[in-house]
Amino acid sequence: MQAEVPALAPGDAVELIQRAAALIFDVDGTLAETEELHRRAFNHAFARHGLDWHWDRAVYKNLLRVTGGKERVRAYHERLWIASPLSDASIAELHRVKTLHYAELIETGCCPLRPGVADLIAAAKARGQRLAIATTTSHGNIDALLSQALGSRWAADFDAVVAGDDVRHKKPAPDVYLETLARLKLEASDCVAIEDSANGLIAASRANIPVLITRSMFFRDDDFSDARFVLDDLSELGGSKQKTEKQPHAQ
Ligand code: XBP
Ligand code: MG
Repeated sequence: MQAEVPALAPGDAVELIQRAAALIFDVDGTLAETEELHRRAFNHAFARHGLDWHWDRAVYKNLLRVTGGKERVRAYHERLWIASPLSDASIAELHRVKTLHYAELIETGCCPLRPGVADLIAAAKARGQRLAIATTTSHGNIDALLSQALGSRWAADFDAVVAGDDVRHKKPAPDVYLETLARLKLEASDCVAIEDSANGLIAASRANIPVLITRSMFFRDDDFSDARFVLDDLSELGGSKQKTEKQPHAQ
């Protein structure tokens, strides 16, 4: 069931973006449609471990309510009602194999940045805005994706990169956003979070950061009624046509 969302007003969304001191990006589903590769990598790891588990898209869509790969494997296993629990070490090993395969898939170049992402990053840099990442996935996975998409020196453009294992509680807890704000030394209202899921929206909203949603493959039916704007993708912001004059907050 698709939730009611505020009337689209891309012009106002452009203004919200251009006035921000910093843009904080989620990764999976926001920068690129990576979740399908995560799904395939999980299935690869299950097969390598001799498990007869297979997550099809419908199952995976449901499991995405649980953020974090290790947590998702544990939640699935618990739902199977199998007496012997998977040990932390087994889950860690499964996840290690999944992560290696995910990087191999990313390195094929089959997962480009979503429309409008590269233009928004370029325009924000030209305006002197700061960039950050607040994600549930790991530093290794962020680096695999962004090295492929933006080049090996991508991290030089980001003032804060906070991953799931850097904080105590993953999204929808606000921890990853609060840590990002602390590292940026900015107020929540000076930033915009760019997210694709209800869990991401809740996390950023709990940290009082205004949220712009870019709808993605697995989460397009989520309830985004608390978002400031909901777009189909970031190309609706007008890309290179955006104003790139330095803003008052520029460094
Ligand atoms: C993304 C996730 C991640 C990935 C898998 O959520 O939940 O868990 O699916 O990554 P968000 P790991 O986009 O809201 O940050 O296997 O590395 O945990
Ligand atoms: Mg996401």
